[in-house]
Amino acid sequence: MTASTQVAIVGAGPAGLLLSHLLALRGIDSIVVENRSRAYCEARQRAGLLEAGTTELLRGVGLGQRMDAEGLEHGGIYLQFAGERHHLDFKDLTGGRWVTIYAQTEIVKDLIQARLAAGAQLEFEVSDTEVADLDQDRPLLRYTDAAGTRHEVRCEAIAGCDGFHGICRDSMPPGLVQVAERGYPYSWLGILATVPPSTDELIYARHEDGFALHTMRTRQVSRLYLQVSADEDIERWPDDRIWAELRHRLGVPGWQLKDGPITEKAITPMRSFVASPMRYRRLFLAGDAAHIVPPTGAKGLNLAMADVTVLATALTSLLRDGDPAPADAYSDASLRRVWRATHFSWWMTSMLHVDPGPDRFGPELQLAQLRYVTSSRAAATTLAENYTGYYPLHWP
Ligand code: RFL
Ligand code: PHB
Repeated sequence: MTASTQVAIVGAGPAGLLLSHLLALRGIDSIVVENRSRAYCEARQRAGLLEAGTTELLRGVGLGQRMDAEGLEHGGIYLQFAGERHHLDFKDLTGGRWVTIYAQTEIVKDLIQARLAAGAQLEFEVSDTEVADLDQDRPLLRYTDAAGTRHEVRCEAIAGCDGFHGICRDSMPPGLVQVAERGYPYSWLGILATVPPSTDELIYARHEDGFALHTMRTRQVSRLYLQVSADEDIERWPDDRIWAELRHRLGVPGWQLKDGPITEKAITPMRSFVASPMRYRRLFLAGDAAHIVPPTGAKGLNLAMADVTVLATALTSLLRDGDPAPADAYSDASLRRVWRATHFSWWMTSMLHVDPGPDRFGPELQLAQLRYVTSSRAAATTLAENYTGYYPLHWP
């Protein structure tokens, strides 16, 4: 089967779905192909924290209704170390900025519903996705649909929104893409639990036995993370052990961690990864397809949404107005934000996690930095400004 569209989008994660939505607002047709099922995409547990600019963007493009009703606004976080908990007040430090807890699963549900209601072409459970003719102005997307029919879609641009393990990045010409990366010698064990959060705002805790984070999804559902070793086996973590370790690392006098049934449990490796350039002719990479940050700074989803906001404007200029300048600037403009977030995520990660090894130098530096961030307004403002989102998203 042969068809054509203006933009072929690979991947129905937050990046691909939002791009398709933004392009439609500018009158540009797209197809989105996704190799997982709709139910899988809507249930995949990942991010939960949105920068102020991300929520403003979603609201501005008609996707804010449920987020405004169900999202939880947080005006700060707690930083905990040496057995003491300190509050950082973002609203005070940044002149009124905040963050919002609204799960990635819910954003994906809202986006899929909005795209389907608008009659968008959204194909789940495809296989053998390929991109071809990348040296031409009309490249090609090929895929096999859920019923087994092979399709060829001729288009004017391809957006690789297919995540870290997708095919688009590796389809760029050999030698073009440069990778800068850093692995960390630890992972996160994350749980979802049916119990009201034991805190009003997120707690980031540096404990000598490892990092812990208390976050949440709703007023009824808690999300918690523990630093574990890089090669940790989840089988070694029965529920009782997880709760005991969370109580141990998050505990301060006078505060109690409520526990409850654990409904989901997984280990995620930590990595920083940046591929550049994010474009080859009419193939554009966005989101996790081009870059990964460790989750400590809560930047991955926000970066993915920022990339496609810039990309949608660039593709509109290219395809509707015949102006290639914003598309030419896309990679450099996005990489500036990506590297800012990469630095912040690395900095938060290095400040809060325990490195394996007996060295005293690292831990003393971490404590010195944490004392500084919780006692100097300038240092606290640096954290707050990065955490709530430094650059505004521009969507005219
Ligand atoms: P996604 O979400 O990975 O979506 C890519 C989609 O492409 C599909 N795909 C293909 N489709 C067709 N053909 C192929 N060949 C394909 N190959 C892949 C995949 O099935 C998938 O549906 O990438 P996207 O859209 O760029 O979104 C990025 C975000 O998902 C990610 O950055 C965040 O979840 C990262 N992250 C966090 N980000 C935040 O901003 N705030 C947070 O609080 C936060 N917490 C987290 C996180 C990520 C975590 N994990 C599990 C990695 C917490 C965790 C634990
Ligand atoms: C989450 O809610 O899953 C979350 C929040 C903040 C982070 C990482 C994950 O830094």
